[in-house]
Amino acid sequence: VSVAQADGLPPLEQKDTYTVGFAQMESNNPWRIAETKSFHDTAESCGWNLIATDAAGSAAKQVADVDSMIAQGIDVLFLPPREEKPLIPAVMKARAAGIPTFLIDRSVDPAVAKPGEHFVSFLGSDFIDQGRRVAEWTLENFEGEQGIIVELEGTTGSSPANDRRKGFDDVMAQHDNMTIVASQTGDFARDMGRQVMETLLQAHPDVNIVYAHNDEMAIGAIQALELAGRKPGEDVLVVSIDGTRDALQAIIDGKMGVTVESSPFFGPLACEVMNKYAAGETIEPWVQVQDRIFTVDNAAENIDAAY
Ligand code: GZL
Repeated sequence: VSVAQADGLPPLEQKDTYTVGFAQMESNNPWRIAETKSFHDTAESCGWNLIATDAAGSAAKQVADVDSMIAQGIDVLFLPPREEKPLIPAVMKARAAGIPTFLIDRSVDPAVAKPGEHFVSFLGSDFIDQGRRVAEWTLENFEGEQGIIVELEGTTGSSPANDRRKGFDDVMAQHDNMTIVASQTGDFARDMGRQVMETLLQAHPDVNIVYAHNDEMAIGAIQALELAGRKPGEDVLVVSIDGTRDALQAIIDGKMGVTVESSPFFGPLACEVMNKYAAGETIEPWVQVQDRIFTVDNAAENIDAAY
């Protein structure tokens, strides 16, 4: 069902300038930095008086940042919720304040907060599909007999971590020659991904597939593997998600097999959907972005546009 203002969601009347809140969760990796830049780059052309905050990795601070934006009187809220449950209060407070809210790139617990009722819409990827596509590519391209898989999970409690795990693991569960021997969070961060990979490599020296929920952790894992004398791309297959510049370069260098795109450039889409909503048009409860797949066949032609 599509949603529109008529459905009891907070109104948004059309005007030349909107005071817009963008409550970013953190800036600890190139993906986050690219997303924040995308909103700043869109502000002028979209008539946004942009109030942007950064919660430095704290869900509690992200909630507090939204509180202060509501107090400042914003017309619209764009919120990338760091974790599915702790950010529910921010969604509910914005709703209670009559501020139309669009969730960007991550979602909240759908059992509690629903599009068309508590917020207008979720703009983002299908993370289950991303995980599924990585698994399917791995099944097609892994050349060994027995897959010994280490999984590096994203931020605990975040919708991409939950769903990228579900998508990948459910496919692998159907193949008895594929075994996930360890699955641990690296918090979507390069250095933590490296540290966790070093530890898991001690416990599972026979690992031959590494699935990272994002490219930053995959790059960290490659560093750990090389430090341990392994040859990523030869004796270990590294597979991931995002499509960052460093990942595309690793694919070109033969150290990473695949990365499924998860674009951070949400500014223009946020502008388009906000304007549709202000014009009274119906908005899909999930504005799903389409994700390409990057391999050695197309990494070089896409690296210039990467972040
Ligand atoms: C995906 C986004 C994830 C990226 C990570 O939409 O939430 O957060 O995949 C980032 O790189 O940290």
